[in-house]
Amino acid sequence: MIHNPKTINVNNSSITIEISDITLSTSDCIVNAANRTLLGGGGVDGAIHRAAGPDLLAECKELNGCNTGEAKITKGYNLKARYVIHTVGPIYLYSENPEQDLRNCYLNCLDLAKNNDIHSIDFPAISCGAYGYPIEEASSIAYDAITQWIKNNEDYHLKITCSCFNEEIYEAYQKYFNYDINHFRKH
Ligand code: AR6
Repeated sequence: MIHNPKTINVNNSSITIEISDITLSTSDCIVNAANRTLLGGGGVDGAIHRAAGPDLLAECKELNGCNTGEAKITKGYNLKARYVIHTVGPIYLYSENPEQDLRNCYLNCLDLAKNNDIHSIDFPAISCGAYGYPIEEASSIAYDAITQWIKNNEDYHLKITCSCFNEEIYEAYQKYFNYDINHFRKH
């Protein structure tokens, strides 16, 4: 079930926030908040691997892991989404520059989506679970990175969804979202 979807249009693209389970997404692509091994784990990573089936892990084994802030793409197998983009968020307390790392996750996922001709993508709240990123800060960085990317890629059409797993995450996103609705109305 999808709850409380809200969408704003920016250039040729759109950003939606909603409360949803990303494994049920019907977008072309979903983003996995993975770890550097890309060999699965708990949280959204575990849920995506369970829903996609064992072929996803088999493909991930060929990828030789992924650095923090970077992204790699696989097929989606049993998911409705055709692709999964795996990115590795910063561990909040260990990263020297968690803000830059988190921003890079969003920007690299969006670049990779465009390079693969993907036109709809769902993000979870990267690093906001096991990796301990405070949701208020993380949602502001996510929002800023996504809008920056859209402005730098104004000819490309991409439907971007921030899939919030619960009310608390949704409320944090909504704060920036409401600000942006006003901001874009004024300009
Ligand atoms: N749909 C949408 N969001 C979800 C779902 C779901 N099905 N399940 C969880 N979330 P986390 P991280 C949210 O811990 O902090 C893994 O073990 C969750 O509420 O999954 O980047 C990896 O293997 C939270 O807001 O990812 C790594 O070792 C957000 O997804 C490590 O955890 C991210 O929480 C990565 O930690």
